[in-house]
Amino acid sequence: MKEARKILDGNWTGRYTRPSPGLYPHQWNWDAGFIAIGYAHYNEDRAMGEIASLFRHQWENGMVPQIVFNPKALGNYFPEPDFWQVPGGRLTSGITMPPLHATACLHIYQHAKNRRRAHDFLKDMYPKLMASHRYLYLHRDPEGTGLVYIRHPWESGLDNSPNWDRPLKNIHVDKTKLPPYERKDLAHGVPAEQRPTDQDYDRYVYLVDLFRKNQYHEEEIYHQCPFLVQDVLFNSILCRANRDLVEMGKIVHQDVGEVEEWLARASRSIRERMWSPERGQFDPIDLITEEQLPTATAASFMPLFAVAADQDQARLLYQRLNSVSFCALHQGNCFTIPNYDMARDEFDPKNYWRGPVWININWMLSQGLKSYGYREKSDAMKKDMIQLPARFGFHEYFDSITGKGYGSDSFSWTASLFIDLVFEYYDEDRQALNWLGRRKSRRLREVKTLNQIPGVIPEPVKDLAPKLMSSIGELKGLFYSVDRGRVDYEAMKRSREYGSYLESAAHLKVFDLESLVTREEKLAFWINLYNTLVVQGVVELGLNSSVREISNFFTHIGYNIGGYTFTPDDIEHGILRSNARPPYRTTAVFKGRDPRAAHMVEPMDRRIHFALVCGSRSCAPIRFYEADAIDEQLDAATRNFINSSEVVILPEKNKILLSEIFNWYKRDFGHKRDIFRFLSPYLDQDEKAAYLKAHMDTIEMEYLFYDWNLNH
Ligand code: 2M8
Repeated sequence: MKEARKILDGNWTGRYTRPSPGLYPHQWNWDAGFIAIGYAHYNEDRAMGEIASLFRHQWENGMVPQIVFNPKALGNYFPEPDFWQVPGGRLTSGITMPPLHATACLHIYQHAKNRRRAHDFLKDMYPKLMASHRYLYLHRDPEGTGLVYIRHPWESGLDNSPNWDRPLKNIHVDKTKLPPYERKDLAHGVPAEQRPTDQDYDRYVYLVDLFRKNQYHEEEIYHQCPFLVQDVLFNSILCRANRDLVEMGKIVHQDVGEVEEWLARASRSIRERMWSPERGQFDPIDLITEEQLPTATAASFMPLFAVAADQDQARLLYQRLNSVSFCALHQGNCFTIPNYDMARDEFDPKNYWRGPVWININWMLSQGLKSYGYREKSDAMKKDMIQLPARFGFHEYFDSITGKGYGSDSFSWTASLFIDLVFEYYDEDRQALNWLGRRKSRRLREVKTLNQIPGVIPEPVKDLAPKLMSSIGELKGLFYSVDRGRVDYEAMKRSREYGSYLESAAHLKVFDLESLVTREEKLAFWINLYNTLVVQGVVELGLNSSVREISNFFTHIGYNIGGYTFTPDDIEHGILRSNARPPYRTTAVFKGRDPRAAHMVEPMDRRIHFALVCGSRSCAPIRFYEADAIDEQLDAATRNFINSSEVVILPEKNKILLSEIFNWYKRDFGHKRDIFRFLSPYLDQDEKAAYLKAHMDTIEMEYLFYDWNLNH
């Protein structure tokens, strides 16, 4: 979070925020929207200033330019005002970009601490935003289709997207007639393979030349421009902005009739005209060839953000989006969502808009998915969007397979959307604030004993422990998925197997704990019971998103075993951690001469931390432990955890990122060097493990964000 803010501070110029220090020194149109969304959480002045500064350069016809040039920063970017030659000597380019600003303004208002000021801001912005949408409908939809066209790939924001390959091929460039120009984008250390080609730039320049020859007269350009496309992303963002503008207008008591009409028409046109039934997705329309372009980019899912897709369309989009083409849930070897179908030969993991993961696209899609109820995918995307910059740096785009960052670094919208996500994530999850006791969540008044089953009278049962263990094993086989680390709580609750487990668990009340003799038996018994108790707690308390919904979950559910109550905390910290103090607590769980202490499993085995399941995504996947294999099983669980995304070694940054577990249980794992010594034998032997061994003394250590969301 600190680093994200530092990036925005570094890119802040006093009036606006540069997208990045070298490559993009001026103010960009949709970047300003994404950037304001992050500022809204902690610096309202800058959030409003960012948008206001852009709109000061709005054209008289209502167009909001793609770039506002900073006169003090000229000379490092191409094309600049000398090339654009827009009327009136304005310091702007002569094209526009996806109109995200109404959405950003509403977001600023919704998060504002100073509501009155934010209200004034909305009031001031409303007519300007109306004028910008009116420009689009008037000049970019001359046939009144409800869809507006873009006339340059830069207007899409996705410059060299494969979507434009076909329409750009139709432009025949005569090099001798092209005005001379020099690319500047390759002078900032970004390799050419991550940027558009020279052929692309020739076409970009050809189009700009055509605009200036026509002195930016929209009608003439419309009749001459060889690139006119109704883009899915642009129209979806506009449709969403209409929706947000309606809301804004109501807040500031304006007549919203006109924008309501735009909204209704835009939604209908997207749904009906952009939908391609054969491909089961939304595709752009090339107005020159009058054909729909068969595309394979993430842009075709964007009507989810607009909330313009109908339910059937949304279902089909989801199926495609959540497939190996775009990195499916739990696929495990990729980050969501790359900008281009990974299954295609032309997928390029490094090249700009032709394959990498972009945070802004994911941010919009995760919101869209949430609106249609695809919560799990939406949350998983948020986690990736937080993890990617946290692990690999605040880059412009990321490799979907390795996570490596490309393009420019210190990229503003990656930082600002990261800030927004962290705020939103913590907000929804309430974890951070719960620790401080500031947020209201449910509290159980007394310990809820979960093995008191009506109609079952506890009685001594022969071989109860093995019976229970096999019953737990059965539940695990049916409802837990090790690969996915998920539990199907709903199906389990309804099952016969769950009923019979509960019946056996009721007899624990008269169970003789002395009958557990060996360390192995004890370990397997307690770990399995702990895991099942947590799962049962989630089921019985009807939790939906996180165990944090109950602020005292780990201390207020329990099993009666041998006449004593054991909560998850009693089992973990009392029995399995030799009565060590739980993190964030001042005392141990067994106090004085607590008879339960007689059953501690000693010596303490640190590997239990990778076997105990806390009902959250960041903890270990549930396995079933057996006494006669417990050592190999604990080793396997530890190895799995340590080689998962919960331990990340980044040689290029001389950094290791570790699960919060190592922070909470310093007493068990020790400090830096002890932790490294513990990790080493478990690390898969590769160059990263070797790096850690060689740099134990200098490597920097940081803890990862802990994902408390339920593993369902
Ligand atoms: C990229 O585009 C500019 C031209 O607008 C460029 O390559 O020079 C795109 O990624 C665009 O979406 C973005 O707004 C801009 C600044 O971040 O850079």
